[in-house]
Amino acid sequence: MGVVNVTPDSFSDGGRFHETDAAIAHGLLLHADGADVLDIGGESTRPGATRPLVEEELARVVPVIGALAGAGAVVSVDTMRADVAAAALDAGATMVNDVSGGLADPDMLRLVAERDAPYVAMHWRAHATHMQQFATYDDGVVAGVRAELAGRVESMTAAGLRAERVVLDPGLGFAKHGEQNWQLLRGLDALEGLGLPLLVGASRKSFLGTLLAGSDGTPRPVDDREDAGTALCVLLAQRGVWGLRVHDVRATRDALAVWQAMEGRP
Ligand code: PMM
Repeated sequence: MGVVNVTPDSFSDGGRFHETDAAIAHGLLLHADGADVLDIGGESTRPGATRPLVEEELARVVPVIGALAGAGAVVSVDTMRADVAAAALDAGATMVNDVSGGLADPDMLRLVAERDAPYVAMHWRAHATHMQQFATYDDGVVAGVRAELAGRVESMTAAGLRAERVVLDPGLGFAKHGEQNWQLLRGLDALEGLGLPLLVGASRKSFLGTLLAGSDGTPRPVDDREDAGTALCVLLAQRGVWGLRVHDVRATRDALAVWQAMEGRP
């Protein structure tokens, strides 16, 4: 899954046009690089980020989704809002990636069930403005995330979602501090025990920057963490994770090709 974030700083018409075009061009590149799915998002979920208005989010993602779906890509929409998910599905997206797992919008699970769309439900506790205050897990992060995802699966079933449409995601970096992300990655067996496919998004996240910090403790900058994320992708693919959400599709494809050659697979 290749990431296409449409989160422009400029809200002027000129900025919008530029950002839309740039996002489409970027999506086409990721598609050509071999992404199976393009994930289009119009809301930044970085720690501390404030939410765009729903109109703004729609204006960001709908034209990009229409263009990329029209070009033959399989498209998912990265949104917590049912209205945005509905418009995205109408515009050609076929999958919904909800970082809140249905918690942010009470209408989301019903909508996804009605549309019978594949649904990625990520572990989430709070919006980005204050999520890092919620990184406390009484029984450890693995048990906590497993129990909360199991609760989301119950809500999805109650809303009428078919289990074969659901993918779970541990939500690296979302209400998790550095080491908790590694604990979750070491504890993926427990999440796999829920019996649903897993998607993992590790690419460029701050726990990789911390791992690669300089001798003075300065985290490795975002644009210099890609190789570590790609290495992690190979390890995750080896253990059978269903999906990898990445920014650098080409490097990930190359690394997976090396792994498959080592395994003697075509
Ligand atoms: N991470 C981000 C956004 N959307 N969706 C899923 N399913 N899993 C993730 O880990 C995830 C996500 C934040 O990362 P970005 O700002 O690089 O897109």
